Amino acid sequence: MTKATSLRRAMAERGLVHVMATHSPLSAILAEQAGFDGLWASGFELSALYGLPDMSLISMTQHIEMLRAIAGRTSLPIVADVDTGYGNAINVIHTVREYERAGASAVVIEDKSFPKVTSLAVDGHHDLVRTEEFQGKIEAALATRSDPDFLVIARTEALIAGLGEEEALSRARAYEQAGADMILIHSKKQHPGEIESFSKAWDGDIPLVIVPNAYPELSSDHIRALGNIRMVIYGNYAIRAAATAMKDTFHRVIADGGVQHVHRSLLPVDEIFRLQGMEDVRADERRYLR
Ligand code: SPV
Ligand code: MG
Repeated sequence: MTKATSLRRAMAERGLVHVMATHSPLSAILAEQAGFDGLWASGFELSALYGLPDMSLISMTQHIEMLRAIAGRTSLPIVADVDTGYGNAINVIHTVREYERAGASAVVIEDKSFPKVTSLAVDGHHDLVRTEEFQGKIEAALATRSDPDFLVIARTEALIAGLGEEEALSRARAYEQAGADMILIHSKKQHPGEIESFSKAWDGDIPLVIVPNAYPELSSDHIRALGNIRMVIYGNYAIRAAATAMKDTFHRVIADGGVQHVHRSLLPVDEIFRLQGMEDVRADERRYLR
């Protein structure tokens, strides 16, 4: 069974899967150990890791390198955030081929034009491509996947662009017609009303994916109760957790004039050794190094 097949099964059996954002193999290993069902290879997180805004500045090569490294160190299915697919339908063909080969089980392609502006930017200019053009990109992705269970998730940014629910619904219907496996509906409103309303109005047969970054109070129970959401992606939580911990630690070291206090609240180095797989290497050393 491929990881894509197991991701589909998990959604069918459990009703809702929890996918944590990652920006590195280390964050992915920690997410797997915590018990998530899948990993989100986030564009926002990798951009932030490089100290850059999430505006198509990180290359596909950089993002794929991250994903390949994650796939090599974890067993969870990876949902790849491929932004706009790096261009038109021809670029999407190359994108899907390369991401599947690198170890992705799903791609999320958004209907913004390239270069994109990060969705949560309050005053960002979110230009969407024509619906027909995006249908072509979805069809290109579907025709390219080699595993039939590899998920092609169409993300509409209609609500993000302020185009309203009717436009979002009409685009979602068109993307379902093009063959998309799921619809990711994104919102930057600080309350879940827009998402709840879309979910209730959604009359398609394919399920929804949400990314509750802007409206974190939407609980799992509430999401389940909406009935047609099968995947929740915690879209920027790994990089925010890492940045919070580093910021706090670095300030304390400066304030304390050294690491004499701060070390007590950090993971011990032995724990980092475990995350690095040192035990296996030591066993190999004993066996092979003579
Ligand atoms: C990401 O994590 O890169 C996303 C989610 O696409 S968001 O940043 O909220 O658009
Ligand atoms: Mg993104």
